[in-house]
Formats: sequence, C-alpha cells, structure tokens
Amino acid sequence: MGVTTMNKTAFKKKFLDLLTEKFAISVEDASLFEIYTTLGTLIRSSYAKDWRHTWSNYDHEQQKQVYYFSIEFLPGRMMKSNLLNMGWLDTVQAALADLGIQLDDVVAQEPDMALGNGGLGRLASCFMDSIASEGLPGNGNGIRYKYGLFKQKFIDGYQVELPNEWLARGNLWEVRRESKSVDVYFNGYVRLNKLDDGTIVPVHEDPTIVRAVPYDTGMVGFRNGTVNTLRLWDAEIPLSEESLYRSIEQRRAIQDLTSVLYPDDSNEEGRRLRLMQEYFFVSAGVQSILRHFKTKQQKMQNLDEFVAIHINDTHPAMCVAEFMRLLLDEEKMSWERAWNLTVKVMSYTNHTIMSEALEKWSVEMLQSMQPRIYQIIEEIDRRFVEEMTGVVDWELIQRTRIISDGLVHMAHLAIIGSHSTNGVAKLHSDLLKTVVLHDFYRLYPDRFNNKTNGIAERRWLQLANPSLSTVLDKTIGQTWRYEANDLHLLMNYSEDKAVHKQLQQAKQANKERLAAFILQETGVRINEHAIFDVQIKRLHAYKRQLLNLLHILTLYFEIKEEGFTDIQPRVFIFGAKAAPSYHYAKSIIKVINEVGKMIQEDPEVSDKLSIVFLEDYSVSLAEVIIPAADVSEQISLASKEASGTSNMKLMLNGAITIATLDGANIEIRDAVGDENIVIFGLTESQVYDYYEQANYHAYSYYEALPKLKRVVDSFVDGTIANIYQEGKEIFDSLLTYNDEFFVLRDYEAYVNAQKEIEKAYQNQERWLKMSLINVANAGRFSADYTVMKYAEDIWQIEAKPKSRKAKDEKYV
Ligand code: CBF
Repeated sequence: MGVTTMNKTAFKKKFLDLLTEKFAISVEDASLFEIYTTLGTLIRSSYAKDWRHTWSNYDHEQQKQVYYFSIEFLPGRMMKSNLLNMGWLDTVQAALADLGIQLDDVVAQEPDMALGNGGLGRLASCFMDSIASEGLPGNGNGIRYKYGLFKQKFIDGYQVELPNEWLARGNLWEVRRESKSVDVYFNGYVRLNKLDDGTIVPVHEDPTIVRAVPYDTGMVGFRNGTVNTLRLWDAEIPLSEESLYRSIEQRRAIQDLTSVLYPDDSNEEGRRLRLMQEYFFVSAGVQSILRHFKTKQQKMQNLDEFVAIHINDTHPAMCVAEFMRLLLDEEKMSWERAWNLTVKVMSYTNHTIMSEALEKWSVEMLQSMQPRIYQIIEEIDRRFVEEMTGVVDWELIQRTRIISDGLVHMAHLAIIGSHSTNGVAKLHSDLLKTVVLHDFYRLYPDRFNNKTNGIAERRWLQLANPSLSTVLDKTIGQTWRYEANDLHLLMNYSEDKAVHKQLQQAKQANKERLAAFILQETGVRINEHAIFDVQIKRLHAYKRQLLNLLHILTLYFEIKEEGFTDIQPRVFIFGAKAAPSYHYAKSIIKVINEVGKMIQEDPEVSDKLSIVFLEDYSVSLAEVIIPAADVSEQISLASKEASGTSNMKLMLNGAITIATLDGANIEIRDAVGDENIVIFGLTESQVYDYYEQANYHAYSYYEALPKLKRVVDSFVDGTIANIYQEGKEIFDSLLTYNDEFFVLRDYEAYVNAQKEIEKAYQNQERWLKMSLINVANAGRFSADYTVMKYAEDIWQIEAKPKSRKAKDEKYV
C-alpha cells in the first residue's frame, strides 16, 4: 500500500484521472457525491493488494484465525478512518484543499453503516479496527441488512421511525463474492438413513433452501499493511431452485430474511424471522470457514489449531450446533472427536445481565425451522445431563441444561459448547460468576474470565477531535497515536497552566463546532460557554435518562419557584434511540422533548438551562458530540450496565464523569482516582440487598423529599404541556410500580453530585486538571489492548511481527 509513498502531486494526478475515467467530468463540475465515489474507489483499489496479501499470508503461513460472529456491526463512516489507517489523511486533505474541496464535505456523503443498535455492535466494529491494527488474523461475520437501524425523527416530540436506506446509492467498500456463496437449509424434516455398515446418515427432506451470498469489506489496519475481512451475508433465491420459488410471497420471504435488523420480537412472525436470521448467518459463516479450511489445510483433526470462532452475545450461539453438524454429517467424525474440537474452537462473550437478552427459543419453533440443528442440540443436552448426573445435584442440572420447560436456552448452549465465557468489565464478570451464571461457574470455574471492553481510540480521538490531538502532539509528542498508553505522558503536565489553557481552547473550539451543528440541525442557539452535559446511549429504563430529567426539572423549579439565580448555565444534550416496540422508553423521549420546549420558551430560564435532544443518534453524530462534552452522564442503576463504552470515549475527550459504581465506571474511577470523577448512588451490593430483603419503598422518598415530589408531580399536574399518557406512565412506573430502577432512591445523591460538578466547573483551574487527568488515563481503554488480551487468553492467535502497528518514523 502506498502508505508513505503517496504524495500530494501523485495523489492529485491519480484522483483527477480517475474522476475523468469514472464520470468524464472536471473537478469544478463534479458533485460532492462524484468526488466521494472517486476518492472511495481510489482508496479501495489502493488497499486491494494488501487485502489479498493479508488473506494469502494467513493461509500460506498457516496462521490460526479468529472469526468474530456478531448480529450487529456498527462501523459508522469508513472513509476517514481508512485514510488515517493508510497514512493518507493529511496528504489527501491538503491535496483536496488545493483543488478547492473540503475533505469533511466529501466524507459527509457517506451514509453511516448502521448495522447495529448500540454498544454491542459498536464494540464489534472497534474490535475489527483493533484486530487489523494489531496485525491479528481476525475476521468479522454478520448480516448485510438492506435497511440499517431505523432513522429517528421527532414529530411533536414523539419518536417516529423511518427506514434507513443506507444502500440506496450503493456501498463503495464492499465486494460481492458470488463464488463464495453457500446454501442454507431451513424447515422440512430430517430422515435418518441407516447404511449397510450400520452408520446413520441424516437426510434433510423438503427443505427451503436459501442462498447466502457474502459481501466482503476490507478492515484496514493502522499503518501496518494488514487488511482483514468483514464478511456480511445477504439472502438470495438459489439459482437452481428458482422454479420452486414461483410465487411473489415465497420470493419475498427469502429476500426479507436480511431486510431488517432486529425484527420486532413482540410477535410470533417477528420472532421466527429473527431466529431465521440467526441461523442464516451462523450456518453461512461456519460453512464458509470449514470449506476454506479444507481447501487450504486438509487436516480436519487439527482444526482447533487453525480456527477460533467467537460468539458475540447469544445470537450466534447456534455456531456450536452448526459446527457439530458439519463435523458429524459432512466430515463423518465421531461425536466425541467433533465435540472436543467444537469446545476448543468456540468462545462466548456475555454482554448483559438483563434477562431479556439471554435468548430462549421455543422448542417447537427451533425444531420446525432447523430440524437437524434441533436434533443435535437435543443430543448435546442429553449428554450434558448424563455427564453431570451423579456428579452434581439434580436441581443444578435442571437449571443449567439447554432444553427445559419447552425452551432452548441459548446462553446455556454457548457456555456448555465453548471453552471460554467472558464478561465485559470487572464488575460484570464478577456478577456473572456470583449471580447470573453462578450455576455454570460452579460447573466450569476455569472457563470464566473478564475482558473489559475497549474503544477505537483512533476514531474517537485522532479523527473526532483534531483540536485536542494537536495539543497532545505539541505537548507529549506523537507516540500516543499508535500506543494509546503513551497518553499517560500528559500526567507530567497536570499542573501546567499553559497546557491547561490549550486544553480549554481545544474544548471551546469543539463546543463552538457542536453549537453551530445544533443551530443548523434544530434552529436552537445554545450558550457556547455553558456546561455541556451529555448523555448518549440507547434509551432504556435501566440507563436512567429519567434520573437526568428529574435533575433538570429540579433546576427548573429552583429557578422558577425558589428564585435561584446563581446557577452555572448548562446545556443538557441527549442522543438516544428507543426500540420501536419499547413504549415506556418512547414516553421518556416525548417528555424530555416537551420539557426542553417548556424551558426554551421561558425567558426566565432559557439563558441558564437548555435541553437539546438530537435526532437520529449515530456513530457520526457521536463524533461531533463527544469532543465537546464537559460532563459525561453514566448513571445506570449499579449492576445493570455491563460495561458501557461511551463512558470511555467521553473520558478520552476530557469530559468529567458523573457516575454510579456500575460497569466500567468502576475501572475509570480506579484509573483517574476519586478526586477526578464524581461518584454517587447505590452500589451493586446495596441494590442486591434491596432485592433480597424486598424492602424498597419508592413512595417514601417521594413523600420525604419536597423537591422530588414537586418534580414527580409535574408529570401529571399539567405543569408540562403536551404530555398525555406519557406523563402518567412515568408517574406510575415510579410510584404505582415501585420504581424498578431505584430512580427515586438515587435522586438526592444525584442532585448533590451534580452540585459537586457545578462547583468543580466553577473552579476552572481544578476542572482543567481533572479533565487532563482523564485524558491522560484513558489509554488503557484502547480496544488495541483489549483485543490483544482476547488473542492471548481466549483465541490463541498471534500477529506476525511484521504486521504489528508500524512505528513510523513520523511518530517517534
Ligand atoms: O459490551 C458492549 C456493550 O453491550 C451492551 O450494549 C449490550 O448490548 N448488551 C451493554 O448494554 C453495554 O453495557 C456494553 O458496553
């Protein structure tokens, strides 16, 4: 790849030639989209050779590779990150500027690749970037949804979901690999034929066959020539079977298989579709891995020395059964040998303790949709029970077996069928061991481990925050750009006023950029010198956006009804999507929007407070918000947020965290020290005490705290205009249904913690030091380190020394 060889003149020539070739147009007349297409094509063709070499080197050197199976990938836009990783960013930016073009305008032409909901999918994409950047042999495997996560609009303050047609103008980065297609079988029934020698051969009769066609995207490593592959599968009608699928309905059913991410699972049809999607990408992925392996290695018995498969959350748990199916039915391996290999190859990450995410499928549905897979799961379950009988007590076996009460427990399948189960932050992994998966921990203590999440610091700092990056370069040199832990060098300047000043100026520039964006998007002009207080994450009751709102209303009433004037101006910025069928979360969005409107229309308050709820939260939007944040809201009920990753991104950009001791917040506190974070609220053990003693009474807090009462009443007493059922629903959730997530219990502590934030902000000297210490200690949360730990402890894969991140002389 022309990492360092591409100079401005050479680039301009190539670019202009290609523009003419593709569009027969001059740069002056070209539209931004034509420029984007040309630049993207040039980028892709420039890493194509490295992509091919990466593949063939892994095969040639017989390197073990990991395949990361995930139902979500959330890469966001790829143009700029590819340019950065290729080492071209500065050159291209300057060359385009010479031609009168702003790179950022070009980049904005790219639709966000939003094939995920939130943390899970974004983590998968951060890992893809880091795996390639560490030169590790690793590939992603998922679904090429025709529609990405819905586009969110607010109409009268309500969330409305619109289709996200991200493929409408094509996708520059993908390559359709027709020749690598595989067939995936659904429905029908399985006949077990007995051959003369006594062996049993299963035959899948009357199946619905779907052709899985892969679309590959290069995952470009940071300045190291490694380009791994993200393989996403699309569903098509198999050519040979065309005559079988004659009706429009039949054809549409197949095409719809990969239409949407997370079909609505509140109805039977949606659940069936979701299960089909899961088996579809699992089967296609596992088949293609084994097929590739067979053509290159031929040593099936040593498969575990060459292949690792990672099950990201329970959605791909059927990898265990599909892998067994192929080894048993196609490779004619004995059960024992196949099982031994399967357990060595598979590993599983749990991403939440929320029970609704630990999938369970009805036996009837799974059996009718994948009859052979169901037979295999049944046999795994039978053998598990047999193996454990007499070793552990019967109740424990009943609680841990895979099939019980007419349901197939996918987390059980993933744990029993793999050699490693990990959580995503220390607290979460401990809770898995002691509470959520305690039964399994008793059975397999050695399989459990922790891998705290990490983030792609290149995207979240180098790309998203050039102002801060420049200050860092000037202060500590550039090594942090490839070795995130070198951010620690900034600690040497923790008392340096000149550096504080520069950090402050960088933050201010980012705040002005965000303010301009908000003005353009919403027409609202915000105070650029206010505290920018940010909560960005999916809308979920456990994440407690409602607690944030209670605090905002408290400030509002203090100004309106108690005459408080000495309030540090604040802009509360929200970004969040609610799942389309999650009524309660949508009510919270509506109420936040109406409170925002009420404040904005009230001149007595609007110069001190404002709420900006930005529509359509996405990776690209996060890239504008995060660098401008002063305060990072991480206020989930302790124990509920497995890790969180926006907490890491915001800290890296110098925001001060206000947090409960939940998920990775605890590790952030350990990294920065108590004085550089504001902690409040119940601890996880206090939460569990309440559960055990069943002695939480939300009403008592409502009665005891007049300010809280005023705020909660405002949801139903007409104070907030235009809220109808929504206010009542929230009011009832807190009082009638006893406040499942202890919002009222943590209210007072939260309001006090917010006062501490305000006090700290008013002392800018202290604040800037706190902010600096956060940036300096964020390096440990780089996903580069996280994936190295997965590689060493779980996947047992290695990078060849030459494919590690380059220590380019430019940076040393
Ligand atoms: O591990 C990545 C993230 O996954 C979730 O978003 C999830 O979907 N289960 C969790 O909620 C996050 O805490 C976690 O950081």
